[in-house]
Amino acid sequence: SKKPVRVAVTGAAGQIGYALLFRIASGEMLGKDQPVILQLLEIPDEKAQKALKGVMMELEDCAFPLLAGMEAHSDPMTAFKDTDYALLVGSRPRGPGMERAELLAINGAIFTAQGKALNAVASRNVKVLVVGNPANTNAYIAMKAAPDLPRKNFTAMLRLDHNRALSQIAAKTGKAVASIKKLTVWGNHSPTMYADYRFATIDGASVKDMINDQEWNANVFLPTVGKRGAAIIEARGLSSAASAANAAIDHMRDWALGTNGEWVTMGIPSNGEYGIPKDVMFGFPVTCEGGEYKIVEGLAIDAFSQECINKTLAELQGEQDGVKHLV
Ligand code: NAX
Repeated sequence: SKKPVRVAVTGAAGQIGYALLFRIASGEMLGKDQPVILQLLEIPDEKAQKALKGVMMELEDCAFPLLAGMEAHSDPMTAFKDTDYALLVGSRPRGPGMERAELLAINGAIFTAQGKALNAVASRNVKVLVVGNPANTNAYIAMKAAPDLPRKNFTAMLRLDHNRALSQIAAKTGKAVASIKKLTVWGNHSPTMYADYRFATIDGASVKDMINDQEWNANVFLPTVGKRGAAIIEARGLSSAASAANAAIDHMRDWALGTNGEWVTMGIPSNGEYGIPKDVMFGFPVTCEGGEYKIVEGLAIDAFSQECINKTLAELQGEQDGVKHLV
C-alpha cells in the first residue's frame, strides 16, 4: 500500500474546511488508495482551536480507512512541516466597509508568514492552492515569500468560476455538464474573470456556434458567472462553501492525478503567456499530467476577449501594486 502523504489545510475550522476535510480524508482528492495525514491550521484564538478539535472528533468518528494521522496547529511553521499539499483556505476576505489598504495589509501579513513557513519547512515539491480571498493576490504574496520553492508550486483557485461557467452552459444548451470540453476562465477570481467558451465543444460541436448569441455572452453569461458568489450570499446568508470545497478538490485532484488531456482552469504564475506579465497569478487554460500543469498555448484572442483579459489583468496588477512593499 502507498505511503501516506501530508496535507495541510488552513482555516480548517471554517465553513469551507468543514465541507473539505471529510472529502480529503475519504480519498476524493488524491485517490482511494492514497493514505493522508491531515495537518490542520487555525488561528491561536481559543474558540477557533476548540472548534478545530470538534471537527477532528468528527473526522475520527468517520473511521476513514485512508486517514493515517491528524494534527492541530496554531503556527504555520509546524503546520506546514514536510507537507506535500497545502490548501490555504483561511484568510480575511473583504468585509462591509473595509478599506482596500486594510484588506491587503491583513492578508499581506497572513500570506507572507505562510509563504515563509512553506519556504522553510514544506516538502520541496509541495503543491500549494490558495482559496482564501483575494485568492490570486494571496497566492502571489505567498509565492514571493517563498524564494526557495519553485514558483510553479503556487496556484490560486479559479476552479469554482470554471465549474460555475460549465453549469451555466449546460443549462443554456440543455446538454450534460460532463459533455462540455475546452472551457476556460481567464484572470482574477473576482467578478472581472473572463469565462471563455469560444473553444468549448460538446460532442465535438462548437458551443459558440450552438449558442450563437454574443448578447447573451456579454450581458447574461459573464455577469451571472461573475456575480455568482454574491448571489449565493444573498440566497444563503453565507458565502459558497460546499461548492468552493468541491472546486478545491477538483483543482488538487487534477493537478496531482492528471486530466487525460482535458482542459481545466488554474490560477498560476504567468511566464509571459498571452502577454500576461511574468509572475501575475492569472487564470489560464491548462492540462495536467504527471503532477505538472501546462498552459494551453496558441489560442486566438479576439478583440472582445482581449478587452476582457485586459480588464481582469488591470485589476490584478492594481492588487499587486497594493502589496508591492511586501514582495
Ligand atoms: P470562514 O470564515 O468560515 O472560515 C475561515 C477560517 O479561517 C476561520 O475559522 C478562521 O479562524 C480561519 N483563519 C483566518 N485566518 C487564518 C490564518 N492566518 N491561519 C489559519 N486560519 C485562519 O470562511 P470560509 O467560508 O471557510 O471561506 C474561507 C475563504 O475562502 C474566504 O477568504 C473566502 O472569501 C474564500 N472563498 C474563496 C473562493 C474561491 O473561489 N477562491 C470561493 C469561496 C470563498 O468565498
